[in-house]
Amino acid sequence: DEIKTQKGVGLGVHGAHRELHISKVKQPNSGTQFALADYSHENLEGIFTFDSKNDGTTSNDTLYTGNSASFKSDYDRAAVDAHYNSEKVYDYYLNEHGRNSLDDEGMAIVSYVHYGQNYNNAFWNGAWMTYGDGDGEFMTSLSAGLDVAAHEMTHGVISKTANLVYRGQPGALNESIADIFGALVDDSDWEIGEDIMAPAAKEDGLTRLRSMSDPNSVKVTNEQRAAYATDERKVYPDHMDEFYNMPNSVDNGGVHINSSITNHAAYLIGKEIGREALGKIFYRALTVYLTPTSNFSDARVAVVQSATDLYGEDSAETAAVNAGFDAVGIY
Ligand code: ASN
Ligand code: ZN
Repeated sequence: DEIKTQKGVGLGVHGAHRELHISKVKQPNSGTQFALADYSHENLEGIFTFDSKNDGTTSNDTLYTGNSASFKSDYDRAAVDAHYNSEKVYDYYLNEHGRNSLDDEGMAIVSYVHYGQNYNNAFWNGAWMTYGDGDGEFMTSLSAGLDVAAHEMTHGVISKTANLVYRGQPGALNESIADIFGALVDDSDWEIGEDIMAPAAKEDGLTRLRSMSDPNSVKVTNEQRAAYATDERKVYPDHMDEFYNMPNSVDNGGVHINSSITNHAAYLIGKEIGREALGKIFYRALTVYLTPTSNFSDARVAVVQSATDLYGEDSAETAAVNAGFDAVGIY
């Protein structure tokens, strides 16, 4: 096949006009097709978006293609956002941290959209991202969230760096770092998942999945509350006094729950020193100091050391890091 890099356009899940890097594929037998395959970045294998076709299997999945360079059907929208947001996250890691893709060696960035049916989640499976369409009541297509894409892709970065085990405190740190970079890439707020909540959910006060600024304030569904086996207390803690000791059978020991404690510390630090410095410090902690079994106290040591390396022991940045961890009770 003859493959040529070219520009495409599309509509995102919420109607935004998106400019895309795609490919024109000329096949000897089936004519010309346009694929969500982006070969435009130097030293990057590519950014590829696949169609999982809502059929519950992966055996049928194919590269997302169309007959023109314009991807504007309703069905296209989830793919357009996955493709567009993947490039945004790639650019963030490259421009902010000099990191060339998830492994820093230009590995392909692969996403699958239209996974399952009414699937209210997205995940990194160790090799690529997968996005559900949401059920339309609780969530919309999950690829609509730049913070969601950045969260999932950061799981990829983590797996190639500190490789924090996905359980207990190291697992909560893994989740928290995915949220922190999710918020930093999606550079407007400290909320996670605000762009993937369905209108009906928003009417019920379910306006985001997690909040770094005010974890306690997040409203959850009865199903979420039941799944996490938490009581009428706040679901998401913002201090070690509220740390949940959960069995590993429940959310791997509450990795999506206790992550809010370090999320809140990061928010407090970011509020003082700005998002860019926060990103630099946490990126250094992730890639230089954290290890697979790091707990919350180890994370404090790692982040303080990173701030010290970058800005000095007596800097405002290092002081802010210490104050942030103090405020959430991590020593
Ligand atoms: N969306 C979730 C996450 O990335 C999926 C999971 O539970 N692993 O954390
Ligand atoms: Zn996660």
